[in-house]
Amino acid sequence: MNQELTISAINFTAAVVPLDRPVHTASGSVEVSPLILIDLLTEEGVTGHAYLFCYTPLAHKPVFETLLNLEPLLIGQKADPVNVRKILDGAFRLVGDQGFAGMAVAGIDMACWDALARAAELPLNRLLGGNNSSPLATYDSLGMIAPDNIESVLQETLDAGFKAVKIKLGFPDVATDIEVVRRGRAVLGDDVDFMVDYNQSLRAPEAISRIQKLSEFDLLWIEEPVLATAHEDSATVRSSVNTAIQLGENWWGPADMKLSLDYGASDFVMPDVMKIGGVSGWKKAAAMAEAEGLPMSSHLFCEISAHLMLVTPTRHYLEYLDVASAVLQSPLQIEDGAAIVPDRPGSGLEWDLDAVKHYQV
Ligand code: SMN
Ligand code: MG
Repeated sequence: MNQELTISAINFTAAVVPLDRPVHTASGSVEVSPLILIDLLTEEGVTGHAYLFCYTPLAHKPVFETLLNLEPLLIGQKADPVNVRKILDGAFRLVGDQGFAGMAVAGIDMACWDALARAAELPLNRLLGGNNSSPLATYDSLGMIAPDNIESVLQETLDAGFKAVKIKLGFPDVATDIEVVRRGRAVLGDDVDFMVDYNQSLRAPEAISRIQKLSEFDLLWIEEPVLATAHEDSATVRSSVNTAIQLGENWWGPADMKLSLDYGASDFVMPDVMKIGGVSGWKKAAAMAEAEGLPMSSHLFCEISAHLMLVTPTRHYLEYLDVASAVLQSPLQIEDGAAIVPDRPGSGLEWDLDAVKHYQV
């Protein structure tokens, strides 16, 4: 079925789902996963699915309400993302399209692209011109881990077959950062890629000092050492250390990414498919990364990101941090530490309706 789609309804479901591994970061913890499931229905009978991860229960209701306000603008409209984007960009022009508005627009965009792929009976990566060349290089993404737990936790990651793993740092004292990384590197050996994430918790001088003290451990990247908006500080840190700086999960749209790249703020990039503007935003980000020759990784949203990474010219690593499998019929499969991108039409999302009913709020 290859046809134009007309939006007939958009249903939103708010759910709070458990996390197998709550995420503790130096800038706050994520104990549960506040999701909004989006079902974009069309007159042709095709339904596009997507979800939004709201990080904190504080954002759950405002994003949900924002989405409810968007539906009337889109009923009867064609489901092509360019047209939908034009309508929604116009709606938010005066108030601004970052934050909750940006999340809502991205969610609709992801659902539109899923619907288009389903209508074409193609996996999303194939609709975007790729061919499923799984398995996809993937890293296991963990939170802050106390020194006494690091061996056992990383051994579980190795036993799952991962060849790359990220932990979060930013303990009150640098000595603990160093101890966790030293003991972690001892478990992983030299052949496993090891990354760390400071979640914007340091000021530039402290970041430079801590990263220099970690240089002996051959870390693949240091993620968000300073505030995501402190582009100049990040560039200063980057030029003062020998370990690659990784950024991107907090870029609101391609323009934010360009601003960061103009400052030379990082060596690698990792946009978040929701905050960068959905599939449409991701495509622009991937083109920028290619033009700048920057390795590009994903952030959260591992199911749809797996498809997008297959059509990202400078693809680096898919992040595996599960926030939604509790409500999915077929969670993303990881085999021998690599993601297996499904050949099902669309992004592969199908809700486990019993689970959705159980976790719905
Ligand atoms: C992260 C931040 C917030 C929630 C989950 C994960 C983290 C990452 O920065 O890089 O995954
Ligand atoms: Mg991060």
